[in-house]
Amino acid sequence: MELRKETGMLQILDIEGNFRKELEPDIPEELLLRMYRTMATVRKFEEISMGLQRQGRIGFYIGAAGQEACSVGSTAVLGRDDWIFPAYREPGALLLRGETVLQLFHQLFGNSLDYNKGRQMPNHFNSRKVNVVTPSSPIATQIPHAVGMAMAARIMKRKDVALTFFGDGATSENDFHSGMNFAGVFKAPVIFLCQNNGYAISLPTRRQTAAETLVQKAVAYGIPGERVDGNDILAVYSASARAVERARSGGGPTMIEAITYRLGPHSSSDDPTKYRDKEEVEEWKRKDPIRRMALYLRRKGLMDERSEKKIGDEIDSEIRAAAKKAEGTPRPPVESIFENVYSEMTWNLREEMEETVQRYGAGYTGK
Ligand SMILES: Cc1ncc(C[n+]2csc(CCOP(=O)(O)OP(=O)(O)O)c2C)c(N)n1
Repeated sequence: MELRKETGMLQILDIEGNFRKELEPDIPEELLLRMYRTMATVRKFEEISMGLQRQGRIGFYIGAAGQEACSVGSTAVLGRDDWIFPAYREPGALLLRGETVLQLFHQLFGNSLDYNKGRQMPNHFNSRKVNVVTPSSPIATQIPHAVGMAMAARIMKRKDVALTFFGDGATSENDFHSGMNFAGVFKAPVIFLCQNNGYAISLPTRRQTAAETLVQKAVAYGIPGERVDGNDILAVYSASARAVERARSGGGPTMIEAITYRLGPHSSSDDPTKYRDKEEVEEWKRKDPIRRMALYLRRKGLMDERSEKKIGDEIDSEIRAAAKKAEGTPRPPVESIFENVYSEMTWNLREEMEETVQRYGAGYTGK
């Protein structure tokens, strides 16, 4: 089939689990099973975290339900030394690379074991251990960061590449355009992965842009683009593999537009029933990426009803135990908010710190 990449959409695995053998990527069995487990973990992690938020035990949550194949399918292609510059719907990227659910909960609770010492917004996950850089809340700011890292790798003659995730709304931001332009001109080894989930909070994509597709924007910057079914993990993997190979071999950047849908609210502060129909959500539930991958694994003989249930049970108990542990971990002491700003504290900051410690007591954790 000849696919016009800017308007067509690559699909390898359909919603019934049928797949196109001639396009099936060669993914090792161990990795396939790990990809499935990671996606299922992200889904359960969200269910439990949203519950914690509703009970007032964490402040905020941003979900990824329905979009798990995008981050997991693309991260699966990367090597250990490559870099990820995420937005906020990619806990799967960290988990697939070996970060723990417990560490993600430390971040959500903002406790003393959180890498960010409780200073980031919840759900802005990062991990130096697995080369995932901390996201900033302003939309699209991670894009030039990724391009900068990729350029550094090129200049230093390293082979690592950078993968950055963003949404459809981000393609209207200056940072998207300057990042794409720079990467196109200088052939930075970067992969721009746009998760087009149809909405920027309540704003539908058709009001975001008059362009027929988002990947058409790549044409303007001289960058190759591919449009894939973002709920089809095989399509995401296969497009990402081409992009990474291009970047690593000196061919420069690629933009991937992954067509997907967020099944839940934009965040724990959003009510999506105000701007989209039940029928639309039901239609996308039938395209669920996790169910599709489970059907694929069954067809390949890698999973059956029993092992699927076993994986689900293991995930459930791991997540519940991790949430409990993170909730019971003390918060950072109050004086820690003054650390990591200056190598030597300024006199006014020191005065403020002394006043704070006097008011609350050294080591105060707010409990
Ligand atoms: C520069 C900027 N403007 C507005 C916001 C508020 N905001 C947070 S998320 C969001 C929507 C982003 O939509 P999209 O890029 O499509 O990503 P999605 O949330 O759908 O994954 C907006 C407008 C922000 N964080 N930064």
